[in-house]
Amino acid sequence: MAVSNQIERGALIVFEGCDRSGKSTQCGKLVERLKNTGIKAKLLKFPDRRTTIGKMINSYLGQTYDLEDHAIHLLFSANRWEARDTMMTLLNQGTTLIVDRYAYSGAAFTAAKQGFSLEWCKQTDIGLPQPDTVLYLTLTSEAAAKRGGFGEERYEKEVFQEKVAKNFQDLKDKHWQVIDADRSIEDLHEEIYHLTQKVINQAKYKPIEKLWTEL
Ligand code: T5A
Ligand code: NA
Repeated sequence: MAVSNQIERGALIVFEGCDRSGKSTQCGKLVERLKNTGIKAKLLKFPDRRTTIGKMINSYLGQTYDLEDHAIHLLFSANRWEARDTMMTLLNQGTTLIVDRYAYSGAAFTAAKQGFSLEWCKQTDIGLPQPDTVLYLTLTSEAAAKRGGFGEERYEKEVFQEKVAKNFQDLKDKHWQVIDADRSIEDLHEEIYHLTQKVINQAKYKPIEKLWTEL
C-alpha cells in the first residue's frame, strides 16, 4: 500500500559469499540491468580501496604493509562507517544500492584468525544500515578451483577460506538468501535479477533498520 506523500526509498542489497563465487561479476551485471530498466541503482564495494583508509587496507591485502589484526579489523569497519552517511542519503533519495561484500565479510574474515570470536568481530559494525537482503553465493571448493587458482592477496588460502565459510554459516539470519553459484553467469544473473525485483518493491516504504540491533 503506497503512502502518497512518502518518498520511495531504494533497497540495500548485499552480496556475500565464498571466494570466487562470482560476487563482483553478478553485482556488475545486476546494476546494469536495473539501470537499463529505469531503476536508480548504484554499485558499492567493500573494501572501498579509493579512500585514505581504503588505501591502507589495499596495502595490507597486497602484503606490502603489515598491521596488527585488531587494527586492520577496525580499518575495514571504519571503511564502511565512512560510507554510511552517503549510503543513507542515496537510499532515502530512492537509489537502490548493490553492495559487493559488507559487515558479514568483516566479521567472517577476522573471526577466522586465531584468538578472535565472531561476537567480538561483529561489535564494530553494529548500527550500520541493515541490508534488505543478503544474497549469499555458495560454491564448493572444487567448483571454485576451476575458476583459477588463488592469487597473491592475503587470506587467499584454502584452510583460511574454510574457516571463513563456517563463520558465514554462523552469521546467516532471516535476511539471507542462499544461492548456488555453480551455474553459468547468465543463469545466475536471471535468478538474482528476479529475486531482487521483489526485494526492491518490498523495501519502498519500510524504515531502514540498524544492523545487529533490535532498535
Ligand atoms: N575482507 C573484506 C575482510 O577481511 N574484511 C572486510 O571487512 C571485507 C569487506 C578483498 C579481501 O578482503 C577481505 C575479503 C577478501 O579476502 P574483495 O576485493 O572483495 O575482498 O575480493 P576479491 O578477491 O575481489 O573477490 P573474490 O575473489 O571473492 O571474487 P568474486 O567477486 O566472488 O568473484 P568474481 O566475480 O571476481 O569472479 C571470479 C572469477 O570467476 C569467474 C570470473 O570471470 C572470474 O575469473 N566467474 C565464473 N566462472 C564460471 N561460472 C560463473 N558463474 C562465474 N562467475 C564468475
Ligand atoms: Na570480488
